[in-house]
Amino acid sequence: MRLDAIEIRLVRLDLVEPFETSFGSMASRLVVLVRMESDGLEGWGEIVAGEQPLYSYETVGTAVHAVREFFAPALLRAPLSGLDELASRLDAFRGHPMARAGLELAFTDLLARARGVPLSALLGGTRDRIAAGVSLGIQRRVSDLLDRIDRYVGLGYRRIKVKIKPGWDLDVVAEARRRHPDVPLSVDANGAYRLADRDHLRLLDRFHLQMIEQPLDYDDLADHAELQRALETSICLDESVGNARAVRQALDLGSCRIINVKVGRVGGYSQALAIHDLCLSRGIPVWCGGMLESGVGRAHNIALASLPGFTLPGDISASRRYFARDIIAPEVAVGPDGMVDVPRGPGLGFEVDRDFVESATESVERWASPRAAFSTP
Ligand code: OSB
Ligand code: MG
Repeated sequence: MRLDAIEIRLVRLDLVEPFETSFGSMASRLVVLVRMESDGLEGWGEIVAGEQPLYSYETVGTAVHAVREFFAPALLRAPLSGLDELASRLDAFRGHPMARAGLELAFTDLLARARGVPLSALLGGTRDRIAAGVSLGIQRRVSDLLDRIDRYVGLGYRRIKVKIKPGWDLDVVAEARRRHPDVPLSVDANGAYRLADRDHLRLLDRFHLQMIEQPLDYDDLADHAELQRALETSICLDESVGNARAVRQALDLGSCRIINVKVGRVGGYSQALAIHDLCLSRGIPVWCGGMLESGVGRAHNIALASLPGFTLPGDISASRRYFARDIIAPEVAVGPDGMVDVPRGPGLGFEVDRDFVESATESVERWASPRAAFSTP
């Protein structure tokens, strides 16, 4: 397949309410959309980097830089036989996983549309519905969190995840558990604790949480292994596992018993599928994480979560949990049973709402292949 052009578009979407984690608070999302063109077809992807280097070192600025200066020229230079060749061409460069993931996503959507198959089928998905979960940010008052937990339990969501940090943990989880003794509940610390907090974290064991996500540093595996030996609750790694090799090492070390797969964090589908296959072969459950994506990124997450190894509900929620209006039609909806349908149409299976995207666009950059740039009609 020869790419005729790659376009990057920054779109600002307000969140319905601020989202606060141990590393900061966010009121709107600057969405980085990737659009690829080939032979009259298009494919859409999303780069999930934030505006500041908080979750990871990547930012919207570094991602656009990497695509403009290095990745887009490498992909436009010559035709690509498939996703493997795209990944190996970008493997000449180090780092910038979210930027490369956005390109892998757009290309994979394009491939699926060119073949007329749903993205889920192209990736090897086997489910036609996936379980929704919700990730709830740190609130001003415990009662504000409990209201939100009540709401999403009432809407049928299959798992509630609560963001924690020192000072917003044991009491909060105790209250949540008292109100909902049986709901699948997990916590995510985004690296806010140290190994020295081991005795404190052990107090979480009594709440029979599904997991504790990323309790220690974003780049640590060894301390997590020691902490996992001290905890009954399963540790799930997010930030610490940026590729399939890191996942293998984490499993060999005993750093966790569950893996959060985010296509953005691991550099796209090539690594996400390798992690899925590895974990499936080792009996390790995986689930699909989220990065407050727009509908484009969310549609990709739904396709990924349809693979057989995704046995736990992920951070995939309805569009309206994030935005007053999403950029895809139809918007992602969660049924009364807490399930999301995997679309059956070609590619993402959702239409991008071009008029709304245009109205929310802050900037666009486009790079055409040398041939396309100079061809005459
Ligand atoms: O750690 O999983 C995380 C959002 C932004 C950055 C990191 C994380 C999150 C979430 C929200 O937990 C997941 C979502 O609903 O998209
Ligand atoms: Mg996380």
